[in-house]
Amino acid sequence: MRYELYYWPDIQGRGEYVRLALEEAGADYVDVARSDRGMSAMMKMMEARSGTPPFAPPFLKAGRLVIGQTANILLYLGSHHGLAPKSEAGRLWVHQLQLTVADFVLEIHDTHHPLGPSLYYEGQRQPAKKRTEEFWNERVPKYLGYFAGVLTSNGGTYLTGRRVSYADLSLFQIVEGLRYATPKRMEAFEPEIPGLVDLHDRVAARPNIKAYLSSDRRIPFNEEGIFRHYKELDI
Ligand SMILES: N[C@@H](CCC(=O)N[C@@H](CS)C(=O)NCC(=O)O)C(=O)O
Repeated sequence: MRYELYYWPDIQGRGEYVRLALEEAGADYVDVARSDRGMSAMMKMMEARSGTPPFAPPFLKAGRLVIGQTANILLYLGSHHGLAPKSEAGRLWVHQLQLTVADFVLEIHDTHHPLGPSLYYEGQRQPAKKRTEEFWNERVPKYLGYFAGVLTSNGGTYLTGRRVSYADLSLFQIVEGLRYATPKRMEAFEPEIPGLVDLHDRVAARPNIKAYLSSDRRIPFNEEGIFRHYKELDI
């Protein structure tokens, strides 16, 4: 089966967590909105008045299923491609970790858009500074400290033990993204989370991920996505 991934064509965004899972699995997929007339196909799917129309991208068409919400898509891909444990308890645990990643991703987004996603960054520069300060002082240590603790207590290789899961791929993306958005702050913080840095490197070295990262399927970070580099926020 060829999966259809629907996501904005010019950014990594939340679609990237799905792309990483599809790539690691070696799955056959098309990134629909990046192809000709793909954007209108995506909008049509969201406007559907029947079935299971998604509120927002990313969403995945898998045969007759249309699955929205990043963590929900990964729940599906995880169990179909060996990217999550087989037991119910294990699957729920990785889903729980992914939902926590989703919470963190929203907070990352809100560092540059604390007043609202529909307003321009230029109109919320000062609140963004304040929010970024609080984010790095309180929230980054709390979230990344939590994931680092989970990693350590499971042996330090991957979050659930010796086998990679989609949540590990997502943490790779978090480390990459924070390095892009706020390189100075991240460099200063990384000594606090050596295990997560090793996890990042381990994921980056996985053959399918390595090939993906050097391909043109990987969209470069930019200032339209979730991780944005604004110099004034990286002090
Ligand atoms: N909770 C959803 C959030 C989806 C979402 O916010 N998608 C963004 C792009 S990353 C979007 O296009 N939102 C449109 C909107 O909120 O109006 C998920 O994790 O997939």
